[in-house]
Amino acid sequence: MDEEERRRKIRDFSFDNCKRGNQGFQRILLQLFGYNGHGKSSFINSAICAWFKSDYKNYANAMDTDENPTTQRTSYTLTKNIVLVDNRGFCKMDSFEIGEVFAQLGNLLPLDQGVGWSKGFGLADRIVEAEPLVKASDFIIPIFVYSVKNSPSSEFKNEIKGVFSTARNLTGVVPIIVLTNKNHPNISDISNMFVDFGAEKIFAVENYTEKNPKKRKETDKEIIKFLHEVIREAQFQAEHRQDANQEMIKRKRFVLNYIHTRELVIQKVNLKV
Ligand SMILES: Nc1nc2c(ncn2[C@@H]2O[C@H](COP(=O)(O)OP(=O)(O)OP(=O)(O)O)[C@@H](O)[C@H]2O)c(=O)[nH]1
Ligand SMILES: [Mg+2]
Repeated sequence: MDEEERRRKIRDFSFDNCKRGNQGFQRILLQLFGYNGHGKSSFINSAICAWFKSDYKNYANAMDTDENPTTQRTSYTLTKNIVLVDNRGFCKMDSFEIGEVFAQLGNLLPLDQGVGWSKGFGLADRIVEAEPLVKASDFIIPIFVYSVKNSPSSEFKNEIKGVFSTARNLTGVVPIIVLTNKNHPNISDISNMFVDFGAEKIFAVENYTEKNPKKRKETDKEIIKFLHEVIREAQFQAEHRQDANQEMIKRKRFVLNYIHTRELVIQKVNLKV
């Protein structure tokens, strides 16, 4: 299949045309998640440039220093039915960060608003407050963005594996992997690591950045392939899914259970000391 045909399929995608009809779904929400500074915002820039065939621009405020990480969940519309979401990155993955990451990924927090890190039951309150603002009709495809410049220790590998499998359990979709800094020599080791974790779809890009903004055929081609694969995944999932509202309730239950269990553990520890 050539690039123009892939572009046509991406542009024309609609849940209405899926075998079982739309089942309550309207848009694909590409939920980008991953550690701080791994290239989520840069990948959004690259995707916008590739899709709209435009010159480089820092649409998603990718950081040029370590001092301005993304702290909002911001959405970027690619087509009527495909939206990219730049989520707040994570770094230390303690039980509070994990809860926040699940809530973002499960689309339980509002789009286009700041994301705080709450202690105690604060996150549960925010999820309840967000109910009128989040859409069950958004179908989540999780996209794990990882920079191959980072060689993980065995402890860190276990953490990444945990994040990967929780994202799968929460959304019901095996996360699609986007590896950034693809020209780095670690590329095949990191790619194999994700295959071992059970990843089925792995893409590797050299993002457009402030330092390297020149348009490249290779980057555009990989991104169009990636978007086409996203469409195929959504079509495949739509053959099995049943009810958009039920899916949302399942995700909410998953995250609220997590918060509840976490707080019980903390209380037990506090009682002991
Ligand atoms: N060489 C190269 N640099 C990259 C690539 N992707 C991102 N960068 C650089 O890495 C730094 C971090 O990129 P961001 O896109 O801001 O990372 P992020 O994941 O959005 O970070 P947070 O918002 O903190 O979670 C920036 O200086 C980018 O220019 C890539 O593929 N190649
Ligand atoms: Mg960012």
